Amino acid sequence: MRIDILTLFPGMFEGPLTESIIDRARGKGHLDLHFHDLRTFGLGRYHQVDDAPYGGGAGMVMRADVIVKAIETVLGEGNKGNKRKKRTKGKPWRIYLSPRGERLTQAGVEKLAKHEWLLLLCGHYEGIDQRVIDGGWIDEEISIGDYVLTGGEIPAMVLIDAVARQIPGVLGKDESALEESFSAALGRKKEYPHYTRPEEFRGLPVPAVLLSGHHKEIEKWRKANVRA
Ligand code: 4FD
Repeated sequence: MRIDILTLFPGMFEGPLTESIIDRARGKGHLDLHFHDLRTFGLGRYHQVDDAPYGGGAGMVMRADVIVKAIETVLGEGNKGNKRKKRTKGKPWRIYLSPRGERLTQAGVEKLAKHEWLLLLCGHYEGIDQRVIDGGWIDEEISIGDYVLTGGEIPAMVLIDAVARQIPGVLGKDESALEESFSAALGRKKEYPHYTRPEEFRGLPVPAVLLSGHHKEIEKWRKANVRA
């Protein structure tokens, strides 16, 4: 999967996406991340990207002309100069991360993972000019939860991580995403609790059934200990 990220702070993505499973996925070619600094599409000597809101009020709004120029540039990039005919045929599914968006769920993550190409727009300030959305330059407005952050970068990283681990080959056999919290296999419920050695820790035992070797009983215990 290719993911293009439009952001004012490309540096924010360095840590979380260059470690562990996500770094390995990028190395193996499962995940191809492209970062674009929105400032480079800004206007004038100071590369202005935002302006005061019409109607007055606090904060600044990201300009529609700047954002649409960035989106259209990425659309063109993904489709040309790709000599080896690698992925990115067609158009990206364009997502705007915003507290006004539809809440992201595991089922939503699984749907997003079916796309070959995503484009993520990270907003700042009070968000973006509504005409970017109303004009059809965004396919889906997504929120990771009901709280406000300083920018859409962390939500974008959350989405990338959740989607990447659904791509076939990204997780090893031991990390499988088949029977985990919110999976279809567990009826979208939360996973049962886990235990490992030692058998007793500071007076706390491991539930006896898990030591019994009775696979049927263990299965029953786990099904009974998922959470709504
Ligand atoms: N809950 C989320 C997304 C972005 C964000 C922003 C309007 C602020 C939280 C549009 C206001 C974007 C989320 C940037 N905070 N901050 O997913």
